[in-house]
Amino acid sequence: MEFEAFTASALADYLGGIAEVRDRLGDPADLEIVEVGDGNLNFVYFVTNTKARERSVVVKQAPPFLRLVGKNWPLSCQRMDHEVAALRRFGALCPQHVPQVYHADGKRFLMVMQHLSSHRILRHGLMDGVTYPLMAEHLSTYLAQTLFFGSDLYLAPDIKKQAMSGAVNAELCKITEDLVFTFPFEDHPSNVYSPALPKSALERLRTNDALRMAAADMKWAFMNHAETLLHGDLHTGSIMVNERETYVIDPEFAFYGPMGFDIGALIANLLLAYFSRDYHGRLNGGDPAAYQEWLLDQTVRIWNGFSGKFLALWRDHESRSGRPFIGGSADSRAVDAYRAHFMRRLLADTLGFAGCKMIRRIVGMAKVAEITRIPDAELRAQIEVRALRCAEALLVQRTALTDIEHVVLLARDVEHDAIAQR
Ligand code: SR1
Ligand code: MG
Repeated sequence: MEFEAFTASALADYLGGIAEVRDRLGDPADLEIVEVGDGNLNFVYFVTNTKARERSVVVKQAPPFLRLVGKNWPLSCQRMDHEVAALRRFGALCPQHVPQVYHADGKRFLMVMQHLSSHRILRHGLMDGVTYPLMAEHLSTYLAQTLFFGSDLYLAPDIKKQAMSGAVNAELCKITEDLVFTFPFEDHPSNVYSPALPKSALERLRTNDALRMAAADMKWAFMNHAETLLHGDLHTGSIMVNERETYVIDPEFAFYGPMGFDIGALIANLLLAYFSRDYHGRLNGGDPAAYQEWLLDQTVRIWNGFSGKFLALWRDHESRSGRPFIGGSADSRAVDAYRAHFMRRLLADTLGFAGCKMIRRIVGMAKVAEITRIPDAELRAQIEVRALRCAEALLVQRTALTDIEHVVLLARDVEHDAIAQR
């Protein structure tokens, strides 16, 4: 049967037929339904009772194709089952930062969920130069809790393997394998280059062997290092914020992969916000510098906060069980040495993934608004070149950048050098 997106009245009738949702929303005749999806994959509806606007939900439905491209790019609708399962799992681990699922329908490939009506997409807030005082604290907690509790550091090995076997969506993993790790490093027809981006910048992606090998290493890690249940697409469009609260949404790409992929996605997007500030921060005669420093400080706080909380969960778990992951005595110096080694490797992975994620947003098909909304083609290309330069250094130097402060210095160097040469 051909997929048809819901009409407003059909969706109102459908929601009226689900007791729990009807209790939440009230009379279907009073519902206002607006399709608001601006993501790449799905349809998203805000459903609000016009007589009591606090009564509202979000409905998300997966069409059998990639929305960004249309019916020529078919996709299985079962991705909604994966997303619902991931939301429930992350919600159980970290309820304060994950929206509630009220209802899921595997036959219609949809879910009904909490409407975060006083929150906005973080990417948009960053473009407007808004600071969020609790964001780093919240996101570092979310990362520590979801990444630790899904891993073999916490779960019994048989439970983890059982969970893994049902939680991988090969189709969406392939999108990432192609769009993040492969196509940006070749002249693929799906790539989209901004008009003034110098050819030399593209050539570099295809001919710098150190960079290509680093990207291939990250692709290998993505495909093979099933460390924990990841969100799988943790960019700033997958986060909703206000002054007091932070929620992580849209885990449709969730799968068992390397921890650094989620942390790296977040850092990549903070760095894209950093470099694009040279445009957004100058709008209306502003000075981008202070907000750029805020973004770098958030990057440091997120990594340091994550690493401190992750290690605390790990130590606490091992002191309760009395069985260190490394085996043997819990008092051995090797226990702490192994943890430090683990975190160094995780930072290197994080930076390598951040580099790949930045590159794909500059040359790949799925872009980010902070770059595409720069109307001046020359300035946009200059910003893109800086982001590519930073991304390349993150990838190639990822094992030498042993401290998140090194990343701050790198980003500042790239930005200030480029501006000094203008
Ligand atoms: C082809 S789908 C493009 C992108 O949208 C999602 O947000 C993921 O990042 C995916 O790679
Ligand atoms: Mg998404």
